[in-house]
Parts: sequence; structure tokens; C-alpha cells
Amino acid sequence: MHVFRVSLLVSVLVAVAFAEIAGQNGGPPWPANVRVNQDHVGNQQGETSLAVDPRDPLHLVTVFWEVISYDPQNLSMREKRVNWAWTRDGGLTWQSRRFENDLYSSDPSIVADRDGNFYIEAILTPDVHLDVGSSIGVLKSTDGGETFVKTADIGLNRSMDKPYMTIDPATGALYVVFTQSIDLDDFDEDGILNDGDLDGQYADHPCTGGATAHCDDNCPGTPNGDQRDTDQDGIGDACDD
Ligand SMILES: [Ca+2]
Ligand SMILES: [Ca+2]
Ligand SMILES: [Ca+2]
Ligand SMILES: [Ca+2]
Repeated sequence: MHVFRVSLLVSVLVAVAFAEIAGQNGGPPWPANVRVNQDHVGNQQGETSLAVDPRDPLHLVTVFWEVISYDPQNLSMREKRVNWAWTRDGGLTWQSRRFENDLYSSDPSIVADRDGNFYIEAILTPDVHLDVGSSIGVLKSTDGGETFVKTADIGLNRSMDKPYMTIDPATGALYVVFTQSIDLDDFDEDGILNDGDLDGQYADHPCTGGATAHCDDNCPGTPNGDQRDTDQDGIGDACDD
């Protein structure tokens, strides 16, 4: 009988806990959530990422973006900043900060290495509407997520999105990925169109003999505005093995 009562009690507790998390009877969903940020102005925030210190499971750092200003008449005109927050008590209490560098920063991703260093990868750009100066940046924290400094700048001067990173726990090697917008008419943006003769086919009439107009880019993935093709095989020197 004692065992039965204990089992029943456990079942009831599990059911209550599940109901609390799921939101019972139309109540607020996920009441077990803990607020990690300290924003009190109601700015829009989103796109979170979370990393756990492998040496201490109670030590977590999370990142997200915040819209700090926008034009209600033109919602594409907005400024964003990366924020991060850290906890050392398993999420009971958090402290947060905002990345203040006068750069539009957004879409952060975070990982921790085996030594408890944290890395954030994010979009960094002076002006979200201009590609000039745009990059994917990597920030590192050696103090458990309290401060970050930029340690890498993958500057490509073009529109990039969705940065995401992971780490090799054995070697500490970081792997960063992101999407990059391309010009479908001129993949490598060297001024020579993929289909420069406008017959609807890429690379079917490659530029040869020094021609750079009315012919197809002879290295469509490699910038080579001169279209040099020393051996005249239709494949430019820049990409001819
Ligand atoms: Ca081209
Ligand atoms: Ca063509
Ligand atoms: Ca080219
Ligand atoms: Ca060639």
C-alpha cells in the first residue's frame, strides 16, 4: 500500500507539473519560463540562442537581438543590437547587457568551448540598407559571458543573414556558417555577366581572346574582369587548373 501511495503521489505531481508547463485551461502558457533580459521599455526582441558551460551546467549564456529604434511608417527602417544574458545558478537569476558599438548587429548565435569561453557570431553592419562594411563578426568572452570582444571579422561587404556556429569540442575549432545574397546575373560580381551574350545559357559562349562583352563569364564563380584565358580553352586563367 505504501508503494502504491508513493506511485500515485509521483503520478499526480508529474501531471500537475506538466499542466503547469503546458498551460492549463487557457492559462498563460509556459509559466515556468524565467525572464532573462532586463529590458523595461518594451522593445521587440527575438531570435535567441543558448550555450551551456561544459564545465558547469548551471552556467549558461543566451543571446538575442533587440530593436532599439524603428520608423512606424517604414518598418524596414530599424536599428538592432545584439544583447546577451548570463546565469550562474542554472537560470534562476540572470544579468543582461547590450552590444554597444554603433553597428547594426543581429541574428546572434552562441557556443561555448571546453574551457568555458563563449563565442557569439552575429551580423555586423554600419547600415542595414548598404552592403559596404557589412560583415559576420565573432565575439569572444573569457569571463563567463560578462564581457565580449570581437576576435574575428568575416567582412564580405554584402548582404548576409542567418549566422550560425558550432565548435569541435576536441580541438576548439570554430565553424561559422551564414547565407549570402548573390546577383543572379553576375555571381562573382566582377562585371562580366554569367550570360553575357544573353542567349539564356550560362557559359555556353565563354569570353576568349580578351573579349569582355557579349560573351559569358569564363569563370562565373571567380572574379576575373579581364577574362584572361591564356590557353584559349574557354576557361579563364582564374579558374583553370
Ligand atoms: Ca561575373
Ligand atoms: Ca550565354
Ligand atoms: Ca568571373
Ligand atoms: Ca583556359
